[in-house]
Formats: sequence, C-alpha cells, structure tokens
Amino acid sequence: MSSDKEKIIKIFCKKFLDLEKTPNSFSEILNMKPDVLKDCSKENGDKLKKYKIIQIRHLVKIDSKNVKKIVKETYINEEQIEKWILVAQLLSRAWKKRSLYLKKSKQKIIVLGLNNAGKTSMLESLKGKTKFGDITNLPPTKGVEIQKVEVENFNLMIWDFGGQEFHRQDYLKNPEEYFLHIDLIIYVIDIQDSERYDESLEYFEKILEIIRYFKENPYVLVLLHKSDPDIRQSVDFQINNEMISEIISTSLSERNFNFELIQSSIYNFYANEPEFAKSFKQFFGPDKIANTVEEQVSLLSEMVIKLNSSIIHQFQELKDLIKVSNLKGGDIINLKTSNRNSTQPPPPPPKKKILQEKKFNRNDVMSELRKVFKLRNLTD
Ligand SMILES: Nc1nc2c(ncn2[C@@H]2O[C@H](COP(=O)(O)OP(=O)(O)OP(=O)(O)O)[C@@H](O)[C@H]2O)c(=O)[nH]1
Ligand SMILES: [Mg+2]
Repeated sequence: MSSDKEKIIKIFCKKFLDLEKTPNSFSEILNMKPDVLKDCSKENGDKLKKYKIIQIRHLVKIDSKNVKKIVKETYINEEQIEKWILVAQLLSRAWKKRSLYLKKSKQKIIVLGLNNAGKTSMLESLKGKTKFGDITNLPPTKGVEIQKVEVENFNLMIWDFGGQEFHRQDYLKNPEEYFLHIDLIIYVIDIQDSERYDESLEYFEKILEIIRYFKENPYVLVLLHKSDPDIRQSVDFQINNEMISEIISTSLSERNFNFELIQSSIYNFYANEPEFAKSFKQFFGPDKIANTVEEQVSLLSEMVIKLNSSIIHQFQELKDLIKVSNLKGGDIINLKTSNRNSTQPPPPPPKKKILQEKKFNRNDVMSELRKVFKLRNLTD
C-alpha cells in the first residue's frame, strides 16, 4: 500500500472507526459492518440489519425519511445515525476521488488567498506573459485551475485556487481533495486592501490548521502582493507591511513551518522606478485615467521613452531562460467547485506529454523559484 494512501486511511480510522488493524483500502472499510464505526455498538449494528444496512456502504444513501423511521422504531439517537451516515459518505467520497489525491505529482504548489488578491495575475507574470492588458483583465478564477509549468530544471503543478467566498468554503469543507501532498504553499495577501486583512488572515489560519491536521509539511511562501514600487515608500504601506509580517511570522513560527515573506508586484516587471509604475497603473490598472486614444498614446509614449534598453534586454534574456509550457486545451485541469454535484462523468484523463524526470528536492525548487521571481522582477 502506498504511504500516501495509508496516511489517509489511518486518519479516517483514528477519527471515525474502532479497529485494531488498519485496513488496506477504502473499499475494505466500506464493506465492513456498521458496528466498527465509533459509538455504534454491536446491538445498534444488529438493529440496522432490519433496514438492510449490513455494511457501512449501505449507510451512504439513506435519506432523512428513512432516518426518521429508524429512529422512531429502534430508539437509536438521531444525531448518532446522522454522524454514521456522514462518515460513510466521507469514506465513499474518498474512495471515488482516490485517483485525484492519491497520485502525488512531483512538485505540487498551491496558490491561495482571497479573491482579487492578485494570484492569477502574479502567476501569469511569473509565466512570462508580456502583454500587460492580458494580465490586468483576468476574470475571477472559477474553482481551482491546475497548470503544469515547466521551468528550466523542474516541472511544477501549480494549483491556482479561486478566492471567491463560495469556493473558499468548498476547499475548507473538502480539504482532502485539495490539501494533500503539498510541497509549497504560496499565500497571496493584497497589501493594499487593509480592510480585508482580518478576513485574509482568518482564511490563512484555517488553511494552516488543515495542513497541520494532515501532517503535511510544505514550505510556505507569503506574498505581500501589490507592493507596487510607487507605494513602497509611503508610511501607510510600511506600517501595514510591518504589522502583517509580524502577525504572519508569529503564526507560522508557532506552528513550526519553514517560511518566507516577500513583497511582490506585477508592476515590478515593467517598472524599476516608482514613476514608471504609476504611469503603467494609470494606463492599464482598474483606475485607469487614460481614456481617449490621444491620452493613451501620449501616456504610452512617455513610458516608452522611460523604458530603457536594459529592460528590453532583460525581456529577451527572460524569454530564453524560462520555457513555460501552459498545457493546451484539455490539459488544463479545472476543478470547478460549482460543478461539484454534477452527475456528468469526469472527463477522460489528459494525454500527458512525457517530461523528462529529473531529481530535485525542495531546496532546489525554492531556489529556482526565487530565481524566477527575481528574474520576473516580481520581487526586489
Ligand atoms: N496594484 C496592483 N494590482 C494588481 C497586482 N497584481 C494583480 N493586481 C490586480 O488585482 C486584480 C485581481 O487580480 P487577479 O489576479 O484576478 O486576482 P485573483 O487573486 O486571481 O482573484 P480570484 O481569481 O477571484 O481569486 C486585477 O485587477 C489585477 O490587475 C499588483 O501587483 N499590483
Ligand atoms: Mg484568479
């Protein structure tokens, strides 16, 4: 039995079952008698037989009408039955989705944060999107988008978690589908949105709790994102930055995570000087002031003058250094949480391009990633 599978089964057994020996599979558990469930005595198990509930799997589809009937006729506590049903459903779901989370991709990176934090934009610039309009007009991510990114020495599976509230709730309710086998967490906080700090920190805390519960030990990279060059000198920014960094560092140290906090901005990519960033933001950002064609052209020409040859040179270098393969068509896996209840069968697995396996460890990945961040000018 793979150690990953063993780990999940052990968690289930410890929490929900009274067993002396750990079974080998979810289906083995589903075939067991209900009286192996915690708080289900042999007597209760016998009572359930009358309702054709002989194995745990038979509990999965019991509806509330039948629950009421059983409670009325057997005097089994309703809350207890509801709990057994829930456990059976969890096990059944774990069994059905086993292929999703039992397969360990070589390097799994999950990118989380509230909606509008700038996760997808950051990833797009990391991947080398050079057309700025493409980065600033991204739609909100629906569910989780998984992309394979190939960087010089290694391959990454990057999971971009859409941050809208209903998606966030889904991840927290179904953590086993998302938070297993993680090598790196990138948590993105919009440093410019101080009104949502509490909400973001709360979400972050919940994720860390889950990760610890699963006994995962990923490296954590926190991006204090939207640290745009033109605001870095402002007092507000510096105070907020210090406050947030302190809170996060304390929380991560207390939980013994290896971590790093960095300031990032997509405007760094284009701008090494604050003035330049400001013009870019005016041109492309959400508060863009350049509306007429004349205004746009004049602003753009100002920027082009400022765009010195070293930056152009940098662009060329980057193109050669980082080869990003964004999987085409069906190869981008989108876990849309809104389709959770769909009865449609899952799409066939994508035909995978065989990539050369290379041996690397987490330190290599981190140092490569740091290099990419730096090269992309996402960080200082
Ligand atoms: N000022 C500034 N704005 C940014 C930066 N990065 C992203 N943005 C803007 O932030 C907004 C949201 O960006 P997205 O990348 O779609 O945000 P997201 O976190 O992926 O949002 P969801 O997919 O809904 O979770 C867009 O208007 C981006 O242009 C940055 O570094 N600085
Ligand atoms: Mg997004």
